[in-house]
Formats: sequence, C-alpha cells, structure tokens
Amino acid sequence: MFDDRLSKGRRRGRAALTALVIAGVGAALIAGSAFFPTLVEAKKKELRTEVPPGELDDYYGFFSGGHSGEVRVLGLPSMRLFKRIPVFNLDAGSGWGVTNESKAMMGGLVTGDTHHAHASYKDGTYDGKYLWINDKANNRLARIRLDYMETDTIISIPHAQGVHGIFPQRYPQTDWVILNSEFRTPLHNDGKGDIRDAASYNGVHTVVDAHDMKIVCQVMVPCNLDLAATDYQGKYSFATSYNSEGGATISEMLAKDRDWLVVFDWDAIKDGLKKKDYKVVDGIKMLDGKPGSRYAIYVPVPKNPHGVNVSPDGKYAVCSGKVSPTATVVAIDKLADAFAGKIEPKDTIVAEPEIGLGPLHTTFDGRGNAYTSLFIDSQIVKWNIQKAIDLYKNPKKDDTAVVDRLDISYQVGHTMASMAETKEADGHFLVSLNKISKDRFLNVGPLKPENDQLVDISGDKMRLLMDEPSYIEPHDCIIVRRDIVEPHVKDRADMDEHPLAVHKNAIERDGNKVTVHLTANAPVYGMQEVEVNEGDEVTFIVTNHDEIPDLAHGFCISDYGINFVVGPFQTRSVTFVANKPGLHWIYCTNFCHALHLEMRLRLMVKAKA
Ligand code: K7E
Ligand code: CUA
Ligand code: CA
Repeated sequence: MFDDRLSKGRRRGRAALTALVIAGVGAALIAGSAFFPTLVEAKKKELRTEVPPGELDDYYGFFSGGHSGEVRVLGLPSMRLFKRIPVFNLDAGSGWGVTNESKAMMGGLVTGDTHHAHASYKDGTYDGKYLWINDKANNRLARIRLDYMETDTIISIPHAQGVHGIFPQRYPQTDWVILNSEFRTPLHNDGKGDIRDAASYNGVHTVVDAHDMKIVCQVMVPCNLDLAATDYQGKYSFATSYNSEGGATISEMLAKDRDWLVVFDWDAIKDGLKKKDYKVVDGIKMLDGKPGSRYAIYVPVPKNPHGVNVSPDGKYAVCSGKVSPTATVVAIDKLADAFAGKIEPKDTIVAEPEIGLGPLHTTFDGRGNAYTSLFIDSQIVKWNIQKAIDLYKNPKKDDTAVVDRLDISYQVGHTMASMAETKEADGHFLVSLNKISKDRFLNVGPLKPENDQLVDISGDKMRLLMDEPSYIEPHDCIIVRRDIVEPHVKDRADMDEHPLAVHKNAIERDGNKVTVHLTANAPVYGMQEVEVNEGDEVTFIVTNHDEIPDLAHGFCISDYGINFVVGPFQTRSVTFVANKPGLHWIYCTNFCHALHLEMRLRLMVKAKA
C-alpha cells in the first residue's frame, strides 16, 4: 500500500516537472486556463490573484509570529497557511519544547517575541537555504533550515536587551547576520553599580557568523538601535535609533527633533578586529562605535525613526520618523565620503518627502517606487524615489512624489512586497500587516485577529485583493519566489544526521538510567513492551523508518505529558523520570495506517517496594 503511495508520489513529481518544462517553453500550451501558472506569464499578462484547487502558489511567505514565538509559512497569492514552524514556543502539535532536541535549543524558555524573518542571500537575492528570526523577549537569534523548515540553532545575544532589528548580509553572500538592541542597558548588567544612571547605558550592534552561529563581535554605541538593514555591497549595515537622547522615559526619548540613522562600516569593523582594537567583555570582542569613531556615522533623521529599508537597486536607505510625516532617503554612494570626513553625515540625505502620518516601514516594487506603511493614517502610500530626490533639490509648490494611496484596515505596521528585500524585487504583490481588523471578520470576542491584507501593486494604482485574519502578531514577513525555495525542500530527513538514529531496537540499563532505542514503522513500534522501575530516568529515542513522504508517527506516553512527532527518517528523543507507577500505554498520535490505533506499546512502571 505504501509502496504504491510512494510511486504515485514519484509519478506526480514527474508530471509536475513536465508541466514546468512545458510552461517554460511557452504558456500558449496551457490553453483554456484563466490563470497564469508561472511568474513569466504573470509578468507578460495580468497578475494571477487566485490559486484554484490543485494548483500551487507562486510565492512562499515567511511571516513572523510575534509573541506566539513562531514563524509561519504561507503561500501567496492564496494567503493559505501551510505550516507553523515552532521556534521559541512550546508547540504541542509537533512536540517542540517536549523533545530533548528542541529543549537543548530552547534553554528552558517557552516564550519568545519574533519580529523579523530574513532569509539567506547570495549575490543580492535569496539562495533558499536559511531563515533567521529574532526573539526580542529573551534576546536570542534562531536559524531555521529551509530544507526541513525546522529550527536548527538558537543562540543568546549577550549585552543586549530588546534584540529587535536583524538583517543578513546580502552580498556576496550571507556570512554575517547583524542584530540591534532596541533597549539600552548597562554593559555589565549584573545589578552592581548605579543601575539608575541611564546616561551610562549602551546599545550594541551584534555581528553573528551565519555559518557557525557564533558571535563575531559587538559594536557598542551610546544610543539605542531599533530596525536593521544591510546594503547590497557587503560594506554597510544600518540601524535606526529613536533614543539619541539617551532617555529612560517616553518624554525624554521624544525630546529632540532629530534622532539618528546609524551606519556601520564593515571594512572598518574587520580592520578593527584584525588590529585588536577592542575590549574583550565576557568573552565577546567589543568595539567602540561612539560618535567620532571610525566604525559608525550618525545621520540625523527626523524624530523617532522606526523602519529602515534599502532599495532593490542598492542605492538608497529609506527610513521614516514615527512622529514626522516624512521619509528620509540616504544615498549609499555618499557614505564613503561621510566616513572619510569629506562631507557631514547629514549631507548623505538626498530626499525627505512628506508622505503621511505615522510612517513606519518601506518596501519597493523594483520600478523605482517605494511603499511606506502609515500607522496613523491607516494607509499604504506609494511614492517615487527619483521624484522625491528631484523635488528635494528643486522644491516645487503643489508637486509631490506621492503617486497613490491605499486605505487599509487598519493601523499597518510592516508592509512587504514580493522579493522586495532582494535585487529581484518584482512588484507583483504587497502585504500590509495590519494590527487591527476591527469589523472585517466575524466577532470572536474582545481579542480580534490581526489583518494581513494582500495588495496587487503591478499596476499604477494599488488594488486590495484579500483580507486574511492572523494570530497575534505578525510584525513582518518576506515574500520569496517559489522556485528559489522549493528545490531545496526535502521530503524526508537524512537519517544519519542525528547521532542517535536508531537502527536496532534495544534497551540499555545503567543503574537507574534506562535508554530505549525504538524504531517506528507503520503500524508498529520496534518493541511491544518496555518495563522500568519507578524513579528510573528513562530516555526514549525514536527513529521513524518509514520513507513515505509525510508519513509521520507520534509518540505519546499516557499520563506523562509527553507527546511528539517523528517525521520520515527523523529521530527524536525524550527524557523523563518514571515517577508514575503502573501501566502507561504509549501510542502513536499521527494517523499513519489502517492499523494506526493498534500502533502502541506497553510502558510498565513497577512500583517501588
Ligand atoms: Cu515595526 Cu518589531 Cu519591525 Cu513591529 S517592528 S511593526
Ligand atoms: Cu504510527 Cu499512527
Ligand atoms: Ca528621540
């Protein structure tokens, strides 16, 4: 039966491949369809905005799950939710936070606050290998491998609180990932000394090695660092700072009319590391990026800036002040002169168009237009970057860089267009990630869903396509072309990647430690019974030997609070103290076979004498 399913799967795979080849040769062959299944066609004709049953989406959307602590994988344009990847959260559906493998990464924490999901790059576009996501709550960075779409590493970021903006290096490939600390803290945050003295607090710009996930160095700054971006040359990273005042209260943080866009010079950082121009603080190389240092320049931008995004042509960094109705455009090719002291940091600003109230984040269509989210106005505003630059040079009364406005529902945070964080921005779709849905969905109590709205940006005017409710609270997302990710995604694990993969069923006893090596093969576990003594420390290591795509087994121990899922060729383990004597059936929780209900074994815990 399962062999049959496998070969059917293979046949389907071949059919899909054939379809792809045909589509490449010419879409004329796909006659009779109102939809245009390939991106090539979407560019030539009108944008397809529906995905009928049986067809696949054109894009993967990787959405942050906010304080749910997870990452979500959606398809666009359908906006269907395919998968929730547990990262910092307890996930009963998969056993994340239950298995030894996940617990080892989570460090005893089951909460997180994810904001920014960004994928790995090669030469300015995604390579489909990894995704990084921050945990603002507990100051961590996680990496998700996209072949399994599972978290593979979580690290803690020292000397940092409110780890918020993150961004991978875009060129020549992702070797570094940078992170910002939104909250300033004492460098040695051990409660000793004067912790009330806000003037002594610091922010840090952290550089992480994307390959081994170790911290390369930190650059200390006197201000806070909020959102982050990298350039398309591998030379600079950017961070907005809304607390240039160094305040500890909201009124102090709002004192000045301008704060900063801080720009970090990567060549200088690399040189500083080589010349050992750092202190070692708790084992971390700490460079001093204070104003006047060679590591950072401070571009004065309007009041309390939030987002910073780099245009897909690599020319401009665009940020916006939450309490200023403007966006600020910084020319990246002027930064070298500013670092060299030939011009002032403020002279790198080439435009400051007035766009609307509460501007937060900006995205791009690859045709020279920027789309900025306006939290207070509840709008996406489309504006032309070159026109903004021209008008900044030669102001004309009654002329504006604004091209179009779209009312959204309501109070948008991030907005992201398809492929917009790459040099291949294609200007097809945009998602407006709104904080409030208000009257757009059936009422579900005082706490309503958020509303992620899908917008067609392929024409002159933006066109609202869809409202999609979502759970608290996606801050940000990226939209990645299907052909970049799909070839990397595997149907089964590489069994021997797990050092404990079970090839032979066995029980080992070492004093009161019992290790059970167990295979799972529909519809049986490799053993029908296991006997232990009350108080034993028991470890079950379970390997799924079914190679059928998606044939997962569960492993649930009755009354022990243990349940997890093991995918094809995957190994998962759990360790617990057998503190409840008696018979406890272990059963499979994934409906895997006609005899799935019989897939169980007896765990017999003999009571202490
Ligand atoms: Cu604007 Cu955390 Cu990116 Cu929320 S952040 S919106
Ligand atoms: Cu295995 Cu159900
Ligand atoms: Ca401020």
